[in-house]
Amino acid sequence: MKDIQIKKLIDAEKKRQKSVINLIASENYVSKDVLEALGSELTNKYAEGYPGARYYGGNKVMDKIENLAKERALKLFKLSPSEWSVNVQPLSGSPANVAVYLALVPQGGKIMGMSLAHGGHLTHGHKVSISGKMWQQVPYGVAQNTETLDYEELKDIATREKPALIVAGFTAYSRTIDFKKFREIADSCSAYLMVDMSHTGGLVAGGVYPSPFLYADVVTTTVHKTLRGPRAALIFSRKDNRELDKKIDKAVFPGMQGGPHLNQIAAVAVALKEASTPAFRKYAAQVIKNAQVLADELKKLDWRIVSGGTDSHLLLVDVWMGGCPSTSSGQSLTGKDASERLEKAGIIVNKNTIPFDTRSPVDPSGIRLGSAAETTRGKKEKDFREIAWKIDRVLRR
Ligand code: DSN
Repeated sequence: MKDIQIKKLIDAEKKRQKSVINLIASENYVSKDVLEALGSELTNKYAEGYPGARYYGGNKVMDKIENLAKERALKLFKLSPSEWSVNVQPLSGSPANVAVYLALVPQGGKIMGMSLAHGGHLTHGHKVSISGKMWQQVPYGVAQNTETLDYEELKDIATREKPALIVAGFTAYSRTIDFKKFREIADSCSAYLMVDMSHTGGLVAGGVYPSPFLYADVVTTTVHKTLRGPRAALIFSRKDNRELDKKIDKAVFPGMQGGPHLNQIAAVAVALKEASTPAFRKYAAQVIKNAQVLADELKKLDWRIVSGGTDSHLLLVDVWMGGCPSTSSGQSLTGKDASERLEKAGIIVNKNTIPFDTRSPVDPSGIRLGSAAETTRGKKEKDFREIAWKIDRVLRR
């Protein structure tokens, strides 16, 4: 690369990534093949529209790439093309979710989503996001005693509020989700059921986390978390007489986006092929084992894990209210303190609110830990036990 300044910064970031223990639950490391597709000449081409119906000439190759990505996405999740459609153009998770609302919920209509403070995502209707400005969020949370979903309460909220669409799927909830119950709740108020499996997509592909496809109308997922692909997102929709697929395609383009990033879509296709291998299934199972070992070991060391553990790749540690009181200063830690201390010791995490947090999101009570990235680097249970001990040592100092 001739641009020395950028080259140096890329090298510095590569070095950083190699030298730390990365426990950011939403990150992963892509293969060289994914990087090659992302950095290819495909970035030079405009391809507004969809395969076979583009607004620019010269798109025969691009059509093949986009169709291959679609084919691989359906195949990976064992979906028949006669029953499911997939849009592979969303640039990332937030535009994917907003495109679904744009397609299916009238402006000002109600979206029932988990509140950010309990583990939901900004785009599940939070007021600072377009999803909470153009639509109205009906929030739900977890039960205080179990810190898990209370489906009876969800049903009461849905019956009372009659949302147009219910979102199941979260960024900081570590337990399995009963998609059948969500379907029953959605049916009880005639709402669409959208599952945002951005965090667990790779675990679903690997067959180690419940699949939402039997029950959902629409499923969104990012590709760059447990699915281990480039930054991008997919929207799956059930094909029936409601024509969800057509409405969603229109919402993505021209509703939300212009020309798709075909270099990104090619990289998605590469990642989807990688995720269909037995090696990936083994990886997905190891991701969960590693997260569970991390949670169990931290519990043994007296740290409080929200909801008592994890069924997925992530866990929340309550370092404030349930934190270890015997730090050398004799004080509890905030999530911000904990994340800063860990970063100094080479462990990268993010501060995170915990359900019913008494602190603010900028300095909350918890930290979120995930196992997907370090599992890609070959770490196993023994390594995650050691990571737990290191976290404990750093936070108790
Ligand atoms: N920011 C992502 C996460 O960390 O979970 C979700 O968009």
